Amino acid sequence: MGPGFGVWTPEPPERLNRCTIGELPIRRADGSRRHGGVRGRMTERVVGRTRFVVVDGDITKESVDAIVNAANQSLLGGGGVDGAIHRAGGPAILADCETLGGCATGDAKVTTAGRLQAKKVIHTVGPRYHGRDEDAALLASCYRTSLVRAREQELRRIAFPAVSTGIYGYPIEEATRIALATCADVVREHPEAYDEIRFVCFGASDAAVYRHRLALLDV
Ligand code: AR6
Repeated sequence: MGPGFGVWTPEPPERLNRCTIGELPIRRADGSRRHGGVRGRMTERVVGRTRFVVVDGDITKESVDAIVNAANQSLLGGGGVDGAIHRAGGPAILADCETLGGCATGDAKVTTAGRLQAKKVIHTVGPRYHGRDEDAALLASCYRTSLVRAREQELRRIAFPAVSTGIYGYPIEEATRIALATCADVVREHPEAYDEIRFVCFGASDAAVYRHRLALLDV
């Protein structure tokens, strides 16, 4: 069983904050390679009292208190992770969504998780990427507001997808920086509220970006 697919067992703090350092091969003009810059990558890190974990996998399989959905303003379903969550969770999620009257970009609303292992789904609506300053503020608001909703319902273990980086086109590096920095700010403001935040990446290349950014995070 890989991380994220089993029952969570807390690890003692001394085993956390592990960092693997990978050397980046640099290609010379003649095609040969040398090893140059050193880049850190981290899969787990403790921020305040909250464990941040990067996972490569399917968020619908996460057995956390709440998974976050990258929805649209209608909250009535769509493609990408939204479609996957509704398919795996079943019609109870849509039935709840239909009572909510949609959701503004940057806001977040909570429903049942239906048949999913998670207890709740927090639906947030990320911005479509246009390269404007407000895009970053709206994306940060998705993470911050989702964590507010979690705190309101005492949901202590939360899994996020990379909101806005699929159909909505947000560049993964910049979106990752915003995701991690915003979550770190929130857990510093509320150190008792969250046990674990999982960043569930759909594929190895996004996970590598998250692991690199996690290693750079000021804790
Ligand atoms: N588990 C984890 N991550 C996933 C999964 C999964 N099962 N499936 C996709 N991703 P997207 P957006 C990743 O497009 O950009 C919907 O139609 C995906 O690789 O799902 O916020 C909504 O209804 C990407 O990294 O969401 C909206 O209309 C990330 O999830 C629109 O898409 C987000 O990609 C929202 O677009």
